[in-house]
Amino acid sequence: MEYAPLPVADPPLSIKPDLPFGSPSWLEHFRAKIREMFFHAFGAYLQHAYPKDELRPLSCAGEDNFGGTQATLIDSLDTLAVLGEWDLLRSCLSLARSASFDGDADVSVFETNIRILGGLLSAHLAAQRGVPGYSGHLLSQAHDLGRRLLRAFASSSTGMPYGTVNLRTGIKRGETESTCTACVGTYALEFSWLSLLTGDASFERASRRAVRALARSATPLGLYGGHVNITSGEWIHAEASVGADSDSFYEYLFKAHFAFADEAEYGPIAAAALEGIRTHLKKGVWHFDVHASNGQTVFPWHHSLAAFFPGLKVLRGDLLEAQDELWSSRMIMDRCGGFLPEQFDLRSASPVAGRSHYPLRPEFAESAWALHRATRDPWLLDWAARFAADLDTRTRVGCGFAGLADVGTGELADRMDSFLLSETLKYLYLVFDAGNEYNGPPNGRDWVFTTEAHPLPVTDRRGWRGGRWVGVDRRRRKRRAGPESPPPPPAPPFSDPGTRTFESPAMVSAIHAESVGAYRERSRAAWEAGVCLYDEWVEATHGRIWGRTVGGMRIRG
Ligand code: DMJ
Repeated sequence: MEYAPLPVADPPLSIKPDLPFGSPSWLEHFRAKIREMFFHAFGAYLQHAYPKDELRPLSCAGEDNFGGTQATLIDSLDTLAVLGEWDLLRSCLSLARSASFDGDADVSVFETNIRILGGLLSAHLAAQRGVPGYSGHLLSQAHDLGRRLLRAFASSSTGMPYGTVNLRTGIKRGETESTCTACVGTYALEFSWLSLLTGDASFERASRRAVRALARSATPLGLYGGHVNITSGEWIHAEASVGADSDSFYEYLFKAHFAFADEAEYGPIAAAALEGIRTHLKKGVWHFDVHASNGQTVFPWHHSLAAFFPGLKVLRGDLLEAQDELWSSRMIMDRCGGFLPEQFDLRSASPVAGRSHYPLRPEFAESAWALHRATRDPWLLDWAARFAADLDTRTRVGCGFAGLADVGTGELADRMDSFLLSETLKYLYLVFDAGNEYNGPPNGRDWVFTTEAHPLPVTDRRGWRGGRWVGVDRRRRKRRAGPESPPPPPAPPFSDPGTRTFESPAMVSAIHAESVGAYRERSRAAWEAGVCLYDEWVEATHGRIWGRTVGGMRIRG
């Protein structure tokens, strides 16, 4: 088999072009630069690590940390489609054909779903459109993998899945019943699409049953803790957060509602969960970790993972909140050498001890992309360019890119997570490529991106009723929706939540005032110059759903 050569640039392109900011040539330069970064990383993986799961960029070797599933290859396939590298995708599909999911390996059900199953499904859909002669093997592989993951759901009495499954043998005797909230509730997109494509409804049923069971564990405040016992439904860790352990649960409630026009089940659960967050976690532009039962602040921290949340707000149409919150993340990055540490303590305005690493995460780029797609705000182009430059200058090594062990010292870690290729570089590329079909209307069809940035089509005219997928008649749907809900109350002003654990709001107030004030200044100037546009894409894609059906989900112009 002849493989398409990787387009590796030698020497690497400069990251700081001497071109007019935002001009067509500037944008073209950054597209070329992100491609070059992608192929530097992907080439290093293929050359030094494949068929192992991930590249260790300092050792220049591979390691199997996802059960020997060729994780980085599979996670990267649809980025090739986004880059328009169809010949290379065809070559990589034939590599991926050899991936087996029958290893005697204990894997995270959550990670395997989002990285591998999501990667297979999205690449399958891309290959069907863009690779002539594609045999459809990725879907067969996805079905095989899905059945192995399903054992984690079927073995539990409530339907909430075990956190770990052995790919060959299923759930081990004595497996822990404690798992994270995101690990229970991040299946709707992959499992529903697997059901849609195979006609095997067991995946869709399993993911819904798990979410229903989890929703029964919501506290009277409408909050969810971070770790749950899958048999009793009790919270093992009761901190409610939009960051670590919970993030993609909220993301999937909302995206499933959106992707499947699901007003019957995901919609109400999503609306209640987001209302709980708004009422109890949101403090000005930040979201703190609070106790799910009493709402008291436990950790006034910013999580790196929580930087995805502004992007989700863009989907909701809450653009101004998204802008404020993303600016706040940017402020932390500016204090930390260009990257978000895993957790940042807002009292001391410094990384939390032992949590100062940055493993090449995508969340800032993800939200910047979502907000730019909606607003075309040029500041977001600037942020994306700065972020790309920081990645290129601070994390690039001979064998790919290395995460930071510490954002302060710049010490490198011997790890290149596959999400660098599936998410971080994909979102950056899409920021600079407004006309890309994966940016959705008006360039093509509408997509929902999974939590691992695997694009799946929005199925606007379908729904899940009575245990099966059915077409939804628009007129009937409209009648069911009823009158529009009133808009939600405005977010409460920033205030000290008055708990024992949160003693010094001064630093938070200062950062808040600085960040919001600075953004508003710049945003207004840009707006007055006529460059910050309210985008039709938001109106066309989301207005028809959010504008009329669910309280709190509305378009802000
Ligand atoms: C990715 O695997 C996914 O985005 C997940 O939801 C959160 N963690 C990483 C990226 O940071």
